[in-house]
Amino acid sequence: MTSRSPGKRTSRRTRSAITVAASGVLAAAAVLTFSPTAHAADTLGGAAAQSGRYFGAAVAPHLGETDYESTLNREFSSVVAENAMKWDATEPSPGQFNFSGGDELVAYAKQRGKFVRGHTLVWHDQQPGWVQGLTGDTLRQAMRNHITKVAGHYAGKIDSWDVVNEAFEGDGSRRQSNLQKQLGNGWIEDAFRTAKAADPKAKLCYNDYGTDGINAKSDAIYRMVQDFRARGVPIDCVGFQSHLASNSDLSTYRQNLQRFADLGVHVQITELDVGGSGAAQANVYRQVTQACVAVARCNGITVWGVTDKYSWRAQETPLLFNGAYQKKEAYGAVLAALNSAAS
Ligand code: G2I
Repeated sequence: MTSRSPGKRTSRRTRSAITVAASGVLAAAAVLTFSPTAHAADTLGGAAAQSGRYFGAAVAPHLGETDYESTLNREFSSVVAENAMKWDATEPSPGQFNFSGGDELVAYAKQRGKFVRGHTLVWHDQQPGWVQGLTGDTLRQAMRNHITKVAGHYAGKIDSWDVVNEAFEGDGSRRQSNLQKQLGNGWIEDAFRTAKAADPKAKLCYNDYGTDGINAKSDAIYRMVQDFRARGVPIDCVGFQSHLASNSDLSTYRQNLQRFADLGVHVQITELDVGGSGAAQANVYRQVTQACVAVARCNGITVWGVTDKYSWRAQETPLLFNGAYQKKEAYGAVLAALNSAAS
């Protein structure tokens, strides 16, 4: 209902007064338009852009489902393939590359002016079977060739690459993966140097989970990044996956991001999802978003999916849109936190 009464005519004098007043309003609006604080954006990507950040989503092959695609188009300014750029997908047999899924996503993103994160060049999981049995120098050459070919294929199109994923245990020790056991401690820097040669422009990230505060695992990664920076190993960013629950302890979350940022790298929230619902879930999303926007070098947030119904944690309803693509309470919390960063 509007307060305007129907059928009421306006006199000429009143109309000119309205015109003068309206032009004053327009002038004020024009001034406000140039102020970055004036307008609250009404999409996640738009709100994040006001403070120079992206807001992204992991994408599985549901492009073609109308609501999925329209939600992705409207809300998100960055995409990452949930699975399509992993080693098992891109090099199913030795030296035979399949870029179809990744190429489709990159083309989609470029047509719409969205950023692309690359995920992931080297990981202990989702390796094709043929890699799992390799030893010694054969594994080293396979890893280098994989990075060179995949990062080379997408060179110039990827904003940030997760070069190495999940190489540490919760106690801060190195995960005893085939890479660690066969190649020793040097394999991570080897991967970063190889990626740098293949795509000199992408930001090169180390990405992990369980690093949602200051703890033994994030301490170990911190020391690695500090060492890489000191020795000139090319690392540009650290990804904090942030697979969370409604009761996650976030008391040192921002402080943890800040200490990494103080090493001179960017930090990014890379796989955010929060099990739960309602206010408790929204509150965790709000805290994570507020932490990122409080850290100057936190340049973007990615949620690990668009809709609860396709989430890897679907039963926990961890995302910002429900199965019917309706905005959840958590959506409003994230949007408000992004908008308040801009003001
Ligand atoms: O596990 C959650 C994420 C943890 N951080 C790294 C991410 O890359 C990881 O993503 C998940 C995907 O969301 C899942 O979709 O990685 C899983 C694999 O560890 C993905 O699951 C796999 C299934 O296990 C396979 O059975 C399936 O063939 O997805 C594959 C493709 O649909």
